[in-house]
Amino acid sequence: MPLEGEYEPSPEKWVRDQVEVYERTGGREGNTLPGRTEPVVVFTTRGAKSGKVRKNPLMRVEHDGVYAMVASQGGAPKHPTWYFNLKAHPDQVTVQDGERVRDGVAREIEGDEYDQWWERAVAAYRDYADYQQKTARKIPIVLVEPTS
Ligand code: F42
Repeated sequence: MPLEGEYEPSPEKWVRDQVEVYERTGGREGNTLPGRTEPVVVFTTRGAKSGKVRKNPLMRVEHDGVYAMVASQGGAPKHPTWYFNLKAHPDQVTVQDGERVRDGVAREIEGDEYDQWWERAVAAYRDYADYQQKTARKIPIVLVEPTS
């Protein structure tokens, strides 16, 4: 089920436009970054402070039906805000992969599990390795395990 409540589109135009096209076409359009071939999926989170519904496209990093949210933000110094939304409301997350929207539960990973998923992330989108070089923070990975 989609998260209920007021949807507040991203203040970033390219992000909210990609969400709009992806949702309208069931992922047939808007499913890559411009000029790239790697697929994206769209995640919905609940705002940690506002309680509003937030949507973000991220690169598709999937294994055995589990999705990873890689909080790279292009190697920026700070974590993206959706990371804090997941910490506040780990059971309020959905992932849309193509036409299919699934509910899930979010869980940040560390240690060996992190290393294994970091390899998968870089295999899916090699730029993540450059982003990690650019920033002093360790880029978090949050798994979304579907419940529907
Ligand atoms: N970002 C990534 O980090 N990793 C990716 O793999 C990735 C891929 C990608 C592909 C396509 C595309 O279009 C975008 C992609 N992005 C990727 C960018 C991603 O979608 C996000 O835009 C980016 O990670 C930044 O997320 P952000 O949540 O920090 O965005 C800011 C600009 C934002 O939306 N800010 C809002 C605002 O109004 O200023 C706040 C949003 C919010 O959730 N607020 C919370 C609330 O309560 O509502 C408060 C959160 C808190 O601080 O507690």
